[in-house]
Amino acid sequence: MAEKIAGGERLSDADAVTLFETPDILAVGALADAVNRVKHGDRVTFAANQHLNPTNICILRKTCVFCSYARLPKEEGAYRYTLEQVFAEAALTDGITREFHIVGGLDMGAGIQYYSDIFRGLKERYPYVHIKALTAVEIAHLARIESMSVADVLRALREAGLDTMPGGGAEVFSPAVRETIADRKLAADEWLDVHRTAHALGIRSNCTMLYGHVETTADRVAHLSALRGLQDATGGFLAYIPLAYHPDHNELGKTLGREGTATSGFDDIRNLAVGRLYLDNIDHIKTHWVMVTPYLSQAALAFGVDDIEGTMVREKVYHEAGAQTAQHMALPDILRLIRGAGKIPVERDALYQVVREHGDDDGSPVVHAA
Ligand code: V47
Ligand code: SF4
Repeated sequence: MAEKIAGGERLSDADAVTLFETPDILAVGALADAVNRVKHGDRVTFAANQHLNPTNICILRKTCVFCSYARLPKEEGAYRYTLEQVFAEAALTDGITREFHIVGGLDMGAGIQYYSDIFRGLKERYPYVHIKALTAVEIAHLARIESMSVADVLRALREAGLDTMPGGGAEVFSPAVRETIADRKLAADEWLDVHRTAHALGIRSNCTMLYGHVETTADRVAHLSALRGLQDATGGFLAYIPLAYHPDHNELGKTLGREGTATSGFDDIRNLAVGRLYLDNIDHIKTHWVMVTPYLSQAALAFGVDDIEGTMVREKVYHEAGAQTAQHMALPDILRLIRGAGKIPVERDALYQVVREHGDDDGSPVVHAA
């Protein structure tokens, strides 16, 4: 396989199975690191971003059994922010954030008007901030409740300020896995169609895979193959982010007897490295320090990863599911983490353009003019 990779030859599905199953994780890492160095040298990017979760009310609350975040409308802990609450939360990072990452539940009370008002209000206050918002599942939900096509929903939201889309909701595409962990969620083809439509409209997006629950190696490879296939057709994916399943406070964790037992560091690092090697047409592989710990994310920088989740500010989805990591990482800590791996930190915008090269500075935030 090393010759294939050195010669720039595409890996087969059988190669991906081998990469997922070999115990020689160091060999997998060395291959992924070599590919990453050719693409990105020693540079590791991150964004000064803030996660906003305007509503946790979700009609799929009972059927996405891996999710700890969602609530039914009258359930304890259910919330839907008013516009003022969203803007108050956004103001926490006034002038520093370059990207709002906005996702929530499938809330019948949060239609296109609600999200358009949020996006418009944020753009009015922070015209220089990029809005990465709404997974394919949320876009399809809006299309359904508003009786609009997906393309029209995307056009309307772009008009209101949406710039790119995050990669959530993909989970694992296998119908059998979906039936077990996310019955009633948007099917694989529909998820891919929403992204295809977005890409055709010039809206770039990310892609993900939720791993470490009931999926098999074959399921993982088929999932990655579908992502690679769509990327061949559109070129619209910016980054791939493997998402480590968190088993606390959700039905699936109870059923599997996995509460308190997250994925293994071995599997976390392998998923990142295989992503780098197999997804030869996706430029950026992002490690999510909230999910896998900052320590593992740092080590992953030697296993094919060129991008690390940013400052985040107030992460909710994984903390509800048992993540023990912080909800925020200050800029100096991100710089220290990247430099500690012998890499050069580069702050980027959502489209991976350079905002600031961090030479030896201490990470004092740049406050952006409105
Ligand atoms: O789709 C929900 C996942 C996703 C759990 O695009 C869980 O830059 C693990 O997609 N254990 C939403 N994962 C988050 C997401 C994301 C995150 C960071 C960056 C980007 C990006 C996208 O969170 C959901 C689902 O796959 N999720 N519950 C859980 N218990
Ligand atoms: Fe709702 Fe998303 Fe949670 Fe599923 S994963 S219940 S769609 S918030």
